[in-house]
Amino acid sequence: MVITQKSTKKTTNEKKTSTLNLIDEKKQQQASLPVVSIIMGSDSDLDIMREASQILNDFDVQHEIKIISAHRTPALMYDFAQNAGVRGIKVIIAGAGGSAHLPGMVASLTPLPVIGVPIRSLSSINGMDSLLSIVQMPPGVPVATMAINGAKNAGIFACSILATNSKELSLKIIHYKKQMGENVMLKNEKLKDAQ
Ligand code: C2R
Repeated sequence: MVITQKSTKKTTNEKKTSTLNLIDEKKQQQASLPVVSIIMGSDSDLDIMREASQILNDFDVQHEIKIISAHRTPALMYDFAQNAGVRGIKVIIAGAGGSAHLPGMVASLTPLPVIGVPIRSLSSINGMDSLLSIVQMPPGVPVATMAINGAKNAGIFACSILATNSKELSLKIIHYKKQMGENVMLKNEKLKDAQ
């Protein structure tokens, strides 16, 4: 009888443990899901857009990178923009060169904030065409437009948006900015030696 009770108790504990494991696994999986999506019109944009990814890595922000073109893959773009929020994406960074419709078209299809990066691609007019295509959106469909090739700032800006809901990320950004300031002071010290 006692043995039976013990074995029953063990089974219950085992069940509890396995349930806890399941919850942990779920949490773990959720933690490794991307919250930022970096998209770009072509792989030729990757050298620049990589800088956004680098910043997100530095701040431990899970992200994905995809090539999606409003002009070349309109159905894919539509599908991506409609489903990004459902997949848990919180911010979209979209880079494109030349006649850069990708960021604006994605912004028209999603309630998520879209950060646009104008790319100075080979076929563009020094990036000015990309910049104007992205920045000059019609009222009602904003795209937060960065400088030409400003993918690094896009990464930082994405972190700033996410940090409004994360004390940990907010502290990392404060630390990052403090370090930047300290680097300037170091450079000032070096300038003294050059005088
Ligand atoms: P290729 O190097 O593939 O010829 O692309 C890309 O972002 C890239 O900078 C040249 C440039 O075309 C851009 N592109 C767009 C879009 N799709 C591709 N601007 C779009 O849908 O906006």
